[in-house]
Amino acid sequence: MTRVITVGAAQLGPIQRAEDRTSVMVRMLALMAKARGRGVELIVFPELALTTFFPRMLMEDQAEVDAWFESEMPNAATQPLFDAAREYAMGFHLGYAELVEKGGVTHRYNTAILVDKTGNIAAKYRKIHLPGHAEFDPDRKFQHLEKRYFEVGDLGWPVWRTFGGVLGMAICNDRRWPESYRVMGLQGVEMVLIGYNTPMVNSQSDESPHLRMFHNHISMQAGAYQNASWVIGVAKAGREDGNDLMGGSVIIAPTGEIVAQCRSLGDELIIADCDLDACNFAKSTIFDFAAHRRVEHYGLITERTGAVPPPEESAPDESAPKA
Ligand code: CDV
Repeated sequence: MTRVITVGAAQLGPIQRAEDRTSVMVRMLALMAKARGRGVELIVFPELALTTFFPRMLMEDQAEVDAWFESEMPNAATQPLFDAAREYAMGFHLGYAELVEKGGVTHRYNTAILVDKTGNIAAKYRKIHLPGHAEFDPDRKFQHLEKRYFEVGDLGWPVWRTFGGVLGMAICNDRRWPESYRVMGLQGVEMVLIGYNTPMVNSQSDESPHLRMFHNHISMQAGAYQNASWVIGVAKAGREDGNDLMGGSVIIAPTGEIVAQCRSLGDELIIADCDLDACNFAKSTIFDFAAHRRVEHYGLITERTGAVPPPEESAPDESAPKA
């Protein structure tokens, strides 16, 4: 049995604040139609794919905030994606802002779902590494208020047996943290789907766009290599409400090599035939976890959150008697 998944990474260009979900849907459906003609079985859309990246806006009114969230999935706006999935027998990955009521309490998450070829939701992940801050920060060039609008995801990093393999998800800032991949790697993950919205410039420094793209790719390439897994990283890109988002969407092999990369900052589809059996060699040799991991030395990773350097060497005691 062949274990090749033909994957499309569907980068989206900017979505302006004034654009509604219906106009975004037209663009996404055009990418799905194009992907269909090229044999794509799984198309991957970015983080918060239905709207502008609203966490850059400071909002005080909860009703205004909630207008950016989806309280049902599918809903009237997104139903066409699910219909297309069924018609084309093409799965999709979609990032969106999720509002959910649990036990009479409202929760808001930065969420991604994986929809199977029959148009049913097969998997859900809620972003764990929320970047940014909760209150207006006058020292930043622009705001990044994810900690204001979202709770930390409560689903951990499960993986799912689907599309003939073992698939997992992470969202944007998660991709910079080796723990995200390793938790999935320990469950045998063979493909990690990641959407992102990453500003081209750092709001707190003047690092170059080139360096930021380097960090984008090195994080995902390392995650792929060290866990012998495919990684599909998909951007929302371009100038959105006056803010530049990087592109650079990629399909990365389990060797850590980029096999396809977007060149534009707009809607763009890249495709690769991803052989899941290409994970097997590294999983059974250099990254055979059962053979080589040394968990007895990894305790600090879960015991400690922040870095605690050893105490400074104490200054010599001048009052001590000289020899
Ligand atoms: N959407 C994100 O999580 N963006 C972050 C930014 C803040 C650096 C990222 O890691 O790309």
